[in-house]
Amino acid sequence: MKRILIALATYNERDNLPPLIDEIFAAVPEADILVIDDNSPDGTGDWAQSFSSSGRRLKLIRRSGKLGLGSAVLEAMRYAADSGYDYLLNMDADGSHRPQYIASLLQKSAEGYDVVIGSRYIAGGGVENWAWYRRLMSWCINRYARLMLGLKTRDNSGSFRCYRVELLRRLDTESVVSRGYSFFEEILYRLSALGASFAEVPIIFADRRFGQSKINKSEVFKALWILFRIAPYWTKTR
Ligand SMILES: Nc1nc2c(ncn2[C@@H]2O[C@H](COP(=O)(O)OP(=O)(O)OP(=O)(O)O)[C@@H](O)[C@H]2O)c(=O)[nH]1
Ligand SMILES: [Mg+2]
Repeated sequence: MKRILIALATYNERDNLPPLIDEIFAAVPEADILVIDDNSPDGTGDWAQSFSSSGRRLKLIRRSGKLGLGSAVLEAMRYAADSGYDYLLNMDADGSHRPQYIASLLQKSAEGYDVVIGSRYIAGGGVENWAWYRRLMSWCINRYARLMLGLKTRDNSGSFRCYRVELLRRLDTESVVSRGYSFFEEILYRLSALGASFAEVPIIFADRRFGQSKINKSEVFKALWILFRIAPYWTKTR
């Protein structure tokens, strides 16, 4: 049986995490869960700590402060590689990524794809309740990433993905520049340089259940700048 790790990066998701964990265990009882919490002031880490000591299969990595979503997922990749997992499935912890899609991601991975993306931008996928400017912004970022990094996949900025851990073991994690939101485009770029195969399965992206988004303008500009900097036009990595 394949070993599956589901990673959830959290920063102030105290209300969202408990119901999500129940739903994940109901959807994939055989999986382990890893929470990477950045010392959330709202006590998300404390809750995860007490849940993990109740004996359920949840591991918590607690970091000293808000170090960025990308760096949290990178930490999960290292953990999955070091702990002998076969698949690492990452999702947001705010309720936007519904556990009902986990089965189709895992099924596609079992067909042999190295990276399976839960995609908003293929037939059957989409977003709920997004205003036109949010759709436009997301479209532009995806277009930009395709142009800058030569990516062929449609949804390059979402985090709902399943990675074959064997491939992650070959990744030089030191070479990854992004700590924030550009991580998701950058990692596709780095993994494609390793010869990875990619597939996308449709997902509908829901609104976060509770709390506030952690993405802000400065994060967006930082992400655009990093994607510009790492583009193969001016680096020799391609
Ligand atoms: N550990 C950790 N988790 C983070 C950090 N920033 C964001 N997250 C988590 O990453 C996930 C996605 O963050 P969101 O703020 O929802 O970003 P988003 O989904 O792009 O934006 P919205 O659609 O507006 O919610 C959530 O589970 C957050 O709690 C961080 O610095 N560290
Ligand atoms: Mg979100």
